[in-house]
Amino acid sequence: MEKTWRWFGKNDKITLSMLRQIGVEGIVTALHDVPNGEIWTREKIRDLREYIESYGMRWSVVESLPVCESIKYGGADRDALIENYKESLRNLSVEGIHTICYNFMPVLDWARTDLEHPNPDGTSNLYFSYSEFAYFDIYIVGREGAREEWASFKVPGMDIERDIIAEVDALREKMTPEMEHKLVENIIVRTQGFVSGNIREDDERPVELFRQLLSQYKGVTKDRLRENMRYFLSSIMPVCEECGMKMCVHPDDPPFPVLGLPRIVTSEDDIEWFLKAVDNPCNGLTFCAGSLSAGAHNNVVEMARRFASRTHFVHLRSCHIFDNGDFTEASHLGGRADLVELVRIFEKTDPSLPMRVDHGKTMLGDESRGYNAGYSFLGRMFAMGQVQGVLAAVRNELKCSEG
Ligand code: DNO
Repeated sequence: MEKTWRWFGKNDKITLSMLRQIGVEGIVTALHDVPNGEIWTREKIRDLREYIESYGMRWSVVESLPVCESIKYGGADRDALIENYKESLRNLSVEGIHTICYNFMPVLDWARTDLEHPNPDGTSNLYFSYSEFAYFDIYIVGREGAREEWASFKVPGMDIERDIIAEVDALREKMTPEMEHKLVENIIVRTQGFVSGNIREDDERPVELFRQLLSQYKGVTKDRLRENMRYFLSSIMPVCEECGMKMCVHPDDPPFPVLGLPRIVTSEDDIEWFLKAVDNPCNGLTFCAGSLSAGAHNNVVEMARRFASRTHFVHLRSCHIFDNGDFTEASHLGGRADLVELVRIFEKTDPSLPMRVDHGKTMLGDESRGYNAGYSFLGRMFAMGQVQGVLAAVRNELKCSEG
């Protein structure tokens, strides 16, 4: 697999010359300064591509070319936005970039409740707590019907009893305004702005804005969202075929419906559905082992075997699910995802497949550097070192079995 790294552009504190030194071959990035929905021009793409190439690497994958909310909920201007999307694809292809990661998650991209959850060894990790998430939903957003929904909540894929309402009420006893503020920052601000999300760090009233965004999805069921995804993919496929573009949707993170919003890339059945709905090799998957392993219903290794041939990009990380269903990001050599086996599967399928380590611990001073949540330098570099070792061993194993 090609060793790539997510880099956030020329303002990223982690520079391309640093990445060159740690064995990165390809860059995963986006035109982060272009507002969602606008066309990515050839000039801007070329400028960034040439900059990356001047450091001896290539621009391997776009992550992300964002799909606007209106395309997801089926708004009146969706056709115009899809035309812009096609134009951006054409421009990217002329500049030699052919792998495009995007997502189809309504409103919220990825979600965690704690971005600095302390580990016993002094490092910290990302963490998802159902009760804190429910607290945010019921008491901060105040979503209609939220309390009733959480009252009949079942942890996806786990056969356990969990009284979330009792937990939320206990949490309420000790919640301070500062803790509430932190929860808002963690769930809808700090994880979103830098991934071209809807809410940015300087938005003054993030919760109000968030409520408005949620209201756009009134009446959008799972089936409707699926139809909107099919519509989007069918519309862009002719351009993808003509230009050799590999589209790869990112699974929903976490892989279950949140805040009353449907989510449609959460499981084996979901993936099967969208691959068949638009059965074209240009319509593929970003195999994010981390997002998928956060759902107890997913057997990540089996899924990799099943979908490897339609996978165009791989995110390597792994989650650990606690007995109550909460999850955290495990070591890249531990957790539920079995990265060793995944590397074996993908390296065998296509040795040129781009892969990047995803997220990383915050460690050894990362915490004071102001990196984007989940995107530390030393923690990711440590993970990258582990994955490079696994890759070398797997390559050797494959060579021996051939010879
Ligand atoms: C989070 C990322 C996601 C991903 C998008 C792709 O760390 O994996 O934000 O980039 O969902 O569109």
